[in-house]
Amino acid sequence: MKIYATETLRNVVLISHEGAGKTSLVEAALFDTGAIGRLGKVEEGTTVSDFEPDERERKISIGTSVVPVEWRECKINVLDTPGYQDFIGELRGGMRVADAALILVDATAGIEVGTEMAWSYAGEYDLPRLIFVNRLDREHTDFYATLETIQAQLTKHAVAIQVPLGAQADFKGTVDVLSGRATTYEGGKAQEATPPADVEERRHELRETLIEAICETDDELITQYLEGNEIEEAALRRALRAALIAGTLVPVLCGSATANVGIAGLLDAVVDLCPSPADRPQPTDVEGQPVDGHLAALVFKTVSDPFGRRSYFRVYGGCLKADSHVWNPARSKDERVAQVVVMRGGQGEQVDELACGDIGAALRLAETLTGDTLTSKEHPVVLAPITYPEPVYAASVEPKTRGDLDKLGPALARLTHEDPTLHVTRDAESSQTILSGMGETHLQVALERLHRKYQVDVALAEPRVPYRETVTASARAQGRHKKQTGGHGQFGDVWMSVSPLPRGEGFKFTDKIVGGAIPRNYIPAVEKGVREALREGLLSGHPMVDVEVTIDDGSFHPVDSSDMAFMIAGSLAFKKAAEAAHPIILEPIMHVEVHVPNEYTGDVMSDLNSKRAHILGMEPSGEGTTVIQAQVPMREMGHYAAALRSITQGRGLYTMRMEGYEEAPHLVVQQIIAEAQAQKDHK
Ligand SMILES: Nc1nc2c(ncn2[C@@H]2O[C@H](COP(=O)(O)OP(=O)(O)OP(=O)(O)O)[C@@H](O)[C@H]2O)c(=O)[nH]1
Ligand SMILES: [Mg+2]
Repeated sequence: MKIYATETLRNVVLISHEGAGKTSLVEAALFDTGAIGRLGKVEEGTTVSDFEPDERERKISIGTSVVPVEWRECKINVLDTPGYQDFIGELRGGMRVADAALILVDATAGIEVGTEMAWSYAGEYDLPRLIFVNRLDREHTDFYATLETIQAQLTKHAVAIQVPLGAQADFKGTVDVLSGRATTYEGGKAQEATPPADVEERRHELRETLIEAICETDDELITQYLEGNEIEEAALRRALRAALIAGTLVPVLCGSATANVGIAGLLDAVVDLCPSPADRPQPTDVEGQPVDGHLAALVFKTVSDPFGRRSYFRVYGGCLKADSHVWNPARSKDERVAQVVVMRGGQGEQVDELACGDIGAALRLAETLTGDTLTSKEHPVVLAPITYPEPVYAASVEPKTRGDLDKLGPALARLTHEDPTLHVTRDAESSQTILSGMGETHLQVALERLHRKYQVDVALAEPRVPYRETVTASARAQGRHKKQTGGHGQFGDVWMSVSPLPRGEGFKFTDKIVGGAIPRNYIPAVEKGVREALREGLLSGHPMVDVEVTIDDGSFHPVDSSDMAFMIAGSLAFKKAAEAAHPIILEPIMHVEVHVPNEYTGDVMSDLNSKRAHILGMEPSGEGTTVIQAQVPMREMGHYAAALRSITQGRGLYTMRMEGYEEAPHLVVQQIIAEAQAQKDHK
């Protein structure tokens, strides 16, 4: 592949509700531009962009893939993101390195929850937006109706720059609104056509609207427009481009990915209207200082497999050359870049260098991780890293065999390098390995990858809810440990009171012993005994938190007392006092935000109510959606992804985060205790 100069590059991220047709659209673009000879299909697992085995199997995109599409002396780097919310980490990487967002709207569905999310992500990343209305080959679709929905529910700045020729099964082409040039597509090949009168009529109406909208964004044109002068098409196109880049207009196009209609028109629009990296605000480093042409490339995605690592980067300053050395400030390491490749889905093509603005991958970097900057040691630049949401779903993983256990740690480390939204922790309580991420599907995909890439087999166990225990009153008790077994005896004796601390304060130990009732050197042993006892609560065996322990009296024996004896005495005293101090079980509470199409709001609310939810608010978001905010015990949220899916036919979305702990109600306490007992018996 040739080396493209900055001005000839377009980095466009495709985003939408899941399944709107992004991957199919990329496939059609590759076919129409001659890069591939056969049009693959998502259902058959034969597309360029969904190349990972799990994507082919599930028929959804899981990772963001980069696909260069060469069109009219330009290279469009298409970033095909997953629509599924579980893979939002991949989406974020793709958004971060794009210069414009192409939002797909499924004409059979209109504005979906994921469309609104896509819209707001593009806003968050300050990306100029275009909209492609897809699937116009399907029954019950109507471009003009979808356009109105977009204007009503997404943005009033949306303007049609194309209209369809034919509809549904007869959908065969598009007409450019400004010029009136009509094109039909036969197997992706564009041909000039003459539009029928009814299409012309609607186009003329939309042309008036478009011209007025363009002129309103440009001081000079608006004067001409108001004076009633005819404005040159070239001037209108220039102003449209500027308005798109500024975000004041959002052009709407139409087509069908699988019927391969309208792709050339879309590529033209991307080349003519979308900004090149040079048209975007000057890149700056993490502190806001201009990069100023010094070498700076951001690694936005890492793929590792047993053969090595592939680091996807975008160049923000200078140009990245193959067979060179770069500096990684985050790791304080020199990295040798042996090969630079341009990826097309899963296939790489070697290149000598990539210009500023371009996207490619470096092979087998030793230390570099996602979010790192590759730069030079002379002029080190650190670019702002990519931000990722906190995990919302956790489950424990259990190795199937001893061999799996040994391989698990290193394999998980590799997986988390690849996916920053995947976290691995160890639960000290249960000594289980806990995997957390963005949802159940996310974790299942991670397990499949463990198996496929690293031959490690693990099972996903029911997520373990981290309950806690605490006390609600104050009580005082004595712990006396005395044992006489042959020679040396054991003696420790301590009085302590236990009382509640405010939520979140953990543990406090105060020594109020006066007059040497217990020698100083035994006090740490008493504290250790208490800490030991805290690890296993009295009711359910979950750790105790938010307690204050004060020791105020005791006694000792000059020969028989020891650290061990006082540790045991401390532990005994704590258990006795805590038992008398009205222990309770605390359960974690999540803050949950659910986005639902209005028609499902009632069902989602009643489901939440059956989950002991405390509803905080309900607000409309956009036209057809409601956002529900609620606090729900984590215990009830175990399989919420699946529940919400079935209630809303896959159209609801949710996010959640940990809010804090609250006392579990009596009935739930009984269940938690029974579950803890069952687990103990099982062991
Ligand atoms: N009839 C019709 N079907 C389409 C069109 N575009 C995509 N599809 C079908 O819709 C399904 C989803 O298409 P994809 O291309 O995988 O959609 P996507 O947006 O990449 O999906 P995710 O990556 O999972 O978010 C596939 O079965 C496609 O064949 C279209 O224009 N017309
Ligand atoms: Mg896809």
